[in-house]
Amino acid sequence: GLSDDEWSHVLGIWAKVEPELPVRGQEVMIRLFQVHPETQERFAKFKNLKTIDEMKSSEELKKHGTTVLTALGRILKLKNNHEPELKPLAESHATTHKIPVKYLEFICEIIVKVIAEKHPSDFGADSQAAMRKALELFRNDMASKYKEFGFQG
Ligand code: HNN
Repeated sequence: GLSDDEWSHVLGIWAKVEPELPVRGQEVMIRLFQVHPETQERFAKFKNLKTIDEMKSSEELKKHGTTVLTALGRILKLKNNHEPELKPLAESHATTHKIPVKYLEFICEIIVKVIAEKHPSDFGADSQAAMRKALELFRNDMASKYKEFGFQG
C-alpha cells in the first residue's frame, strides 16, 4: 500500500481535479481513443464517433468519462481499503466488458498526463509518483480480482 504521506498527495491533487471531472473525463476518453483506437471498439455506443469534433460533441462520451473518473475517485478515497468498491467493477469489467489489464494501464497513464498538463504547479514529482503508485495498486488489485472471476486479463 501507500504511506499516509503518499495518500495525502494523491487525495490533494484529486481534490483539484474533482470540480472539473466531466471535462477531464471527456479529455481522458478522447485521448484514450486517439492513442489506443482499439479501446474505442469496445464501446458499441462510441464506435461510430470518427473525428475529435464528433467525440467532443457527444454528451454520452462526456457522461461516460465522468462515470469512469467518479468511480476512480471513490476507489482512491478508500485508500488501501478499496476492496468493496473494486470488486463489483472488477466483476463487470472481467465478465461483461472483458477489458484487458493493458487497457487499464493505458487509461492510467493518460490520466496522469492529463492531470500533469492541467495542474502543472500542483502535481509535482512527489505527487506524480504517489498517483502512479495508487493507480498501480488499483490495477494490480483489479488484475487479481479478474483472475478470481476467471478472466486472465
Ligand atoms: O460496471 C459497469 O458496467 C457500470 C458502468 C461502468 C462503470 C461504473 C463502466 C463501463 C461500461 C458500461 C457502460 C455503460 O453501461 O454505460 C463499459 C462498456 N466500462 C466499460 C468499458 C470499458 C472500460 Mn469502465 N472503467 N465502467 C465503470 C467505471 C469505471 C472504470 N472501462 C474502464 C476502462 C479502462 C475501459 C476500457 C477502455 C474503466 C476504468 C479504468 C474505470 C475506473 C475505475
